[in-house]
Amino acid sequence: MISITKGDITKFSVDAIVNAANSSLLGGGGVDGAIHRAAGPELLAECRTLGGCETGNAKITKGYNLKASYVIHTVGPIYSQSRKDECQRQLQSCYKKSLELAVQNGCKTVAFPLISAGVYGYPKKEALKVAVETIEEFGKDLQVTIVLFSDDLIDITKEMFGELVK
Ligand code: AR6
Repeated sequence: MISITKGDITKFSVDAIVNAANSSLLGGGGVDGAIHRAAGPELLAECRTLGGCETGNAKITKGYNLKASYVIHTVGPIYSQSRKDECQRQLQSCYKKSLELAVQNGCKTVAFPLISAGVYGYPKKEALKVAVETIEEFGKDLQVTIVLFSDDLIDITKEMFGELVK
């Protein structure tokens, strides 16, 4: 089951929230910075043991001070129009691998931000389409929420996926 809602993902009480990380897994801006601030320094300490993460892959840690039990860190593609097919495959892989990790760790409820749609420049409408389609394909056993952060995205989303917006 999938729904789309507006909010701050760091506040969500779900089994796992997904982080739009970079390949170092050592923090950054955007949602990554917000998650590290809310989880506390133990999150960074665990991330330091993971040896980074390739684009399109995902790794899991505990949630520390978050309400979520786990954080799944995935690394989206840095968008480039000239490599758009590859970027799309990598973005699909982020959702698929994150959902697999969630299931392997016994999670039932998962919240995703819109991976790559901020600093990494993936066109928001396309990023949303990839998110919804990939979660519909691979997230059947989970209750998944896509968490949007801004009003402009909510308007696009209602046009595209009105029935999923909660
Ligand atoms: N809750 C939900 N969504 C959020 C939140 C939040 N608290 N904060 C931001 N967003 P971005 P990326 C949205 O830039 O494009 C970092 O520095 C935001 O509006 O966080 O994958 C990493 O370390 C946007 O729609 O991630 C990497 O270096 C979406 O989350 C790089 O940015 C993703 O935006 C990753 O870039």
